[in-house]
Amino acid sequence: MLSAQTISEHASRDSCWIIVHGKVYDVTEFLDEHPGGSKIILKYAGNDATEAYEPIHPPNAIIDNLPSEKHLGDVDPSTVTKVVKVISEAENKRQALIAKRPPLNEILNLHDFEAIAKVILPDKAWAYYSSASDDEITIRENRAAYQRVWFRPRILRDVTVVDWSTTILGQKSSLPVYISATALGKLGHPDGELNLTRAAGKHGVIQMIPTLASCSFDEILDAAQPDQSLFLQLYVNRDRSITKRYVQHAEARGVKGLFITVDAPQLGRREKDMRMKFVGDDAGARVQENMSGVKKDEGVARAISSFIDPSLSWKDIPWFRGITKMPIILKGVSTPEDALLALEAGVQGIVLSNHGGRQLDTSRSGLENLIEIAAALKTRGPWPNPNFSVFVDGGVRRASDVLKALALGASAVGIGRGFLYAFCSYGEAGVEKAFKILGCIQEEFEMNLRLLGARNLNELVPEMVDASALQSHVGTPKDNLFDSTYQPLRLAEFKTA
Ligand code: 173
Repeated sequence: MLSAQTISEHASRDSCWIIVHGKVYDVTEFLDEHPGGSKIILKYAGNDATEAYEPIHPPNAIIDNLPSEKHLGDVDPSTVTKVVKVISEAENKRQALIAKRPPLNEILNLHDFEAIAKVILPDKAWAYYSSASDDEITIRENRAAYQRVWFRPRILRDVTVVDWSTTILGQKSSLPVYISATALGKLGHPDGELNLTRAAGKHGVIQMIPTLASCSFDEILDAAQPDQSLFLQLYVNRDRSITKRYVQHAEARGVKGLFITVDAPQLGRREKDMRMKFVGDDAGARVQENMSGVKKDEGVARAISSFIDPSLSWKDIPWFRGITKMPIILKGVSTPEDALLALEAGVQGIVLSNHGGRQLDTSRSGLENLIEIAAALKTRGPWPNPNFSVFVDGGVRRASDVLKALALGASAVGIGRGFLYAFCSYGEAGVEKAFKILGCIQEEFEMNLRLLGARNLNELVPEMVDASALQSHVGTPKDNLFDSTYQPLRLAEFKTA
């Protein structure tokens, strides 16, 4: 066992030891390889880094990435002086606000969770989750698109009994909605993604596990019910042997669908997230960096995404087919051209997604793309095609949004941030409440289906919506940054005197 005194003597670039979860590691040679940069590790050199490490690394990351000779052993707990943690003023304020949250029974819709998360999340977590790329036009368009589709309800159809349960990739689901992958759950709640797993298990909802979850893949699987269906979102590693092992492990543990992210060969620039690096305790570091010309910090996501392979191409699809029998779905398709290529490539489906507005800004919404993509797929066989699912995500907050996408031909709809904000604000109970609001215990789906005159999801047909305005971009979101700096031209003025 190593004493705290010994460890503290290795607090420099030349010899850098850190403690994570009670174990000591020599990370000296790893400093320059750390995807998040060496600076953040050096901040904890000779010290306990667990708290900073936790939310943004799967528990085994350090064990798997460091050769075993760099695992130096346990820290001797008797040598560690109990440090009284100084709680910052901001954290105190945050805890006071958490204590004053509205009771769950006053939460009426998914927007409520977002409003609460915004107030109670640490600034860095809110910046990371809420940010989108560039001018954030697409993230706002994702919402706006749903408002350009109007209902054409039918009447007098005896809607006493209505049913909105369905199957997604052959798996039963109590809602035509799945939980889409969002990374780094522990930034927002100590139980991270497990909040989703546990609530989903109770209510028969399917969760898509993110590659970059804060909890390890196995922790999530271990928290699931024996018969619970789960999907996996995949970022493809430059080292295909890592990806192969990961995918085959997932299949062996019973995961029912592989969603390969295809819209992120490089991560978008999320400026809200990037700007967080320039405030608070990092202000000094910023000056140093500017002087030495070191690469600027680029936000949490970019720091940990360097393993993602930008060379991924259509040529790789047969390889995936060869390593797994799980249905393969391409997540992040936007055009009929690519939808048809996906069909020809023999995958089992696509997600019409712009990554929650976090990738190519001014990309169109998945809902809008659905119109053209449905038309293209119709020319190649049955529609809807039982062997080729078309999912949509982005901007979904209400059952009525979901029903619009389904009427236009979507198989089911993904919600990411909506459920993320539910657990950030109320943990597992928040996610359960979100399911109940949508329809696990009646509410939104029941009411909307009745008022639409559809007794089940098969009775939702394109004629029940008017999507004629969807492809007209009138009502495009305002360009916030541009609008607040642009100096308008001026007209001829009268003399004042
Ligand atoms: O949208 C994201 O933030 C995301 O997908 C991601 C990618 C790499 C690392 C962390 C998150």
